[in-house]
Amino acid sequence: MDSKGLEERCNRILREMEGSLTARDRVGIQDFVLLDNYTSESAFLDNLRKRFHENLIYTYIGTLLVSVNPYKELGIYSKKQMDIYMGVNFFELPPHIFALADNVYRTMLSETNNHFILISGESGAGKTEACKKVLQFYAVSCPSTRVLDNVRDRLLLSNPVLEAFGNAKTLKNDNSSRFGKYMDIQFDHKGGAVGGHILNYLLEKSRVVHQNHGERNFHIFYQLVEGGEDELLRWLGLERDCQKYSCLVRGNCAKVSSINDKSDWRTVQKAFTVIDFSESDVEHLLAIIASVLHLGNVQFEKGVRGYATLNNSLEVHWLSKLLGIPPQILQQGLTHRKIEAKSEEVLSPFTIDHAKYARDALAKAIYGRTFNWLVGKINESLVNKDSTRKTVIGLIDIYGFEVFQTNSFEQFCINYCNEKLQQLFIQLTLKSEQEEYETEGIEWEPVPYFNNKIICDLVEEKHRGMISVLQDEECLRPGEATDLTFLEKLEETLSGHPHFITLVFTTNRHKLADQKTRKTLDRGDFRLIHYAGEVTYSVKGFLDKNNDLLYRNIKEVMRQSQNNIIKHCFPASEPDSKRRPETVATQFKTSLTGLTEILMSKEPWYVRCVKPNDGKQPGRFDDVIVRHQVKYLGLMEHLRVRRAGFAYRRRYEVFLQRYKPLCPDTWPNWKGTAAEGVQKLVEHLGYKKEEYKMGRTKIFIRHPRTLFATEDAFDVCKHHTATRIQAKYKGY
Ligand code: AOV
Ligand code: MG
Repeated sequence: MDSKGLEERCNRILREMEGSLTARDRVGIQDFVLLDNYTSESAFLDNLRKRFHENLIYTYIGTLLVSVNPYKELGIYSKKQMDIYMGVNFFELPPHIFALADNVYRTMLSETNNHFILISGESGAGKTEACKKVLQFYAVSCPSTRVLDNVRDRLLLSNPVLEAFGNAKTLKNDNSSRFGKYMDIQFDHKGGAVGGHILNYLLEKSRVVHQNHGERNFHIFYQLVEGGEDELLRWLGLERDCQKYSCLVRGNCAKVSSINDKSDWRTVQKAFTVIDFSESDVEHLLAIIASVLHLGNVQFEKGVRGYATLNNSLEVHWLSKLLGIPPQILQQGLTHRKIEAKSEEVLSPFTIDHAKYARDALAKAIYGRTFNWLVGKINESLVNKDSTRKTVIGLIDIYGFEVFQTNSFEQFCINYCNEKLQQLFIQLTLKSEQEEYETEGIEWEPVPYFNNKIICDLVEEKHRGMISVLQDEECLRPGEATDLTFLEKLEETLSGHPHFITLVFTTNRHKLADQKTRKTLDRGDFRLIHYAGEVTYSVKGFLDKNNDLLYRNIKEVMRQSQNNIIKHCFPASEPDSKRRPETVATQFKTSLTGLTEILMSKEPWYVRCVKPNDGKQPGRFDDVIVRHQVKYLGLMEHLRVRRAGFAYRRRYEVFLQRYKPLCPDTWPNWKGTAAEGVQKLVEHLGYKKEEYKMGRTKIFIRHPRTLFATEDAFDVCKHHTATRIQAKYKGY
C-alpha cells in the first residue's frame, strides 16, 4: 500500500472510531462477532433489521457473509464499487459480496489451492443474484488479455442462457432456479480466468407439461414467442401468442410484470454467438423449443375400438418438419407402444390417457436431454485450452428450500438437496471446527447444535432410506406398485422415525396442520420435519416421476431425427436394458454424493441468504420469517463457535515459512521444531497471550486483525528487502 493509501486507511479508521457510537446505533454492527450480546437471538435480529432498513444488506459473522434480499436495486454493484473492494483487506470496508469474492480470490492465489463458495438460503433469498455478482466481480477484477477477455465473456454469458432454459417463475420467485448448478472458474497462476466447467443437477422437467396456478413454464418458451422475429416464428410454425400453447398457460400467468421476455430474448440471442453456438446449433435448438410447444398442443380422440388417434394433423406436420422425422413414423410413435410377445415385437395401441402420458413423457425427455446438451455445449466453449497448472473457485447455486400448498416429488428432491448442503455446512463448520479444537488439545466449551444428519439418513440411507424404498418398490414389483403401496412400505420401514409422519403414524401433536401451510395430513401424504421446517408431501405421482419412463419405440423414433441435437440426445448406443436402470431419485442421490466429494476437497466460504418477507416486497422486514431462517440456517451457533473460537489457524510449518523473515531468531534458517520457531516468532511480534493458542500441529489466532497486522509487517519487510536488493544492484 502506498503512503497515500496508508493515509486514507488511517483516516478512515479514525473517522469510524469517532463516529462509531452514533453510527453503530443507526446502522448496527457490520460483524456479528463484535456484537455485545452475541448469544441473544433478538440482538442478532435487531442488528440485521437495523442494517436492512439502512439498505445495508450484508453483515459478516467472521468470514461468513449474511445477505438479506433487498428486493430493490441498491446501486452497490457498479464498476466503481468493484474497484473499491479490489485487493483490500477483508474487514477494512463495509461487508459486501465483492469483499468475499476478492478475499477468496486472493487466498486462492497466495495459497495456490482450490476453493468454493456455498451460497444457500430458501427459494427467493437471493442465491442466484449473489452468484452472478461474484462472477461479475471476477470478470472485472481479473487480469485482462484478449484471450482472457474471451473466456470472461463466455463465463458471463453462459448465465443468461442457462437461466432462460433452467429458470421459471414460481410462486416464491419470479426467476426461480429449477436446476442445481455447480460452476468451477479456473484461474492460471497469475490470476487470469482461463476456463470454466458447469455441473448441472436434476432439472425440474415436469414443469414442461404442467405448471401450478400462478407459475410459468421455463422462460425460454415465452422469450421465443414474445421476442422471436416474425420470420423466425413463421419458420417454426408459431404464432406470437402464448395463449395458443397449452403448455404455456397451465398456470394462467404467461405475462409477469417483473420480466421482460422480449429484451431477455435479445440477451440470450447475443449470448449464443459469444458462447460458440453455430447458426445451425441455434436453429436446431429453437426447432426443439418450438416442437415442445407443438407437442403440447397434440390432442387425441377416440378412434376405432376406443383407442387413441391423432386429431390434429397440423401439429404433427410441424413436429415432423422441425424434428426431421417422417409424419407417419411420428404418428405411430405417439399412439402405439412396442411390446414383446412370444419373442416377437408387436405394436399395441394406446388408450387416450396412455397416449397423453406418452406425449408428456416425450416432451419432458426432449427438453431435459436438450438442457443437458446445452450445458455440455457451454462447457465445450469454456474449456481451458492451456494445460498449465490452474486453481479453481467453485460456485454453488442450487434451488432453495421450498414449501408450497401442494408438494410433490420435485420438492422432495429439492428439499433433500438443501438438507445435503446444510449437512455439508454443519460438517465443515460446527462439527469439524469443534472436533479440531479437541484433537489439537485446545480448551473448548462445546456449542450444541442441531445436526440434520438424521434427516439426510432418513432420505438416503442404504436399504432403509426413502430413496431406497422408492427404488425397490418399482424394481422388485414392476407393474404392481402404486404410490400408495410405496407409502405403506415407507410406513413399514420408517415407523417411529421422529422426522417422518403419516396419518397412520401420528401422535396427536402431529395430526395438527403443519406450521407453514396449515395443511392437515391426508391418507396419501407424508410429512417430513426438515431442518428448515415441516413439509407435507403428496405421494401422488412419486413412482411415475421417479421412474421417468420413456417407451423404447418412441426413443427409436427420435433416433431417426434429422435434428442434430435430438440425434445427439437419443443416441443409438443408449442401453435398452431389460434390467431396470437407476431411478431419478437414486441418480440424484449419487450425483449429490459426487458434489459433496468435489466440495470436501476444497476450502469452503459461505454466503447465507435470508429472505426478509414472503411478499417479494422491498423495505419489509418480517421478524417472524427472518427469525425462523436465522434459526434453521444455524447462524447463532455459527456465531457462538466463531466468537468463542479462533478466526485463523495455520500449520506451524506454513506459518513459520511465511513469516520467518520477521524475526531475527528465525531468519533465515530455524534449527528447532516448527512449533518452537512459531513461538519465538509470535513473542517477537508481541502477540498477546489471549490472542493465540498453540495446538498440537497448528497455531490458532483468535482475531483476524492480529493476522492482518502480521501480514502488513510482512509486506513492509518484503518491500524493504526488495529495496535493499535493488539498491545493491544499482551499486549504491
Ligand atoms: P434464489 O436464487 O435464492 O431463489 P434469486 O437470487 O433469484 O433467489 O432472487 C430473487 C429475486 O430477488 C431476484 O430476481 C431479484 O429481484 C431479487 N434480489 C435478490 N438479490 C438481490 C440483490 N442483491 N439486490 C437486488 N435484488 C435482489 V430459487 O432460485 O427460487 O431458490 O429456486
Ligand atoms: Mg436461484
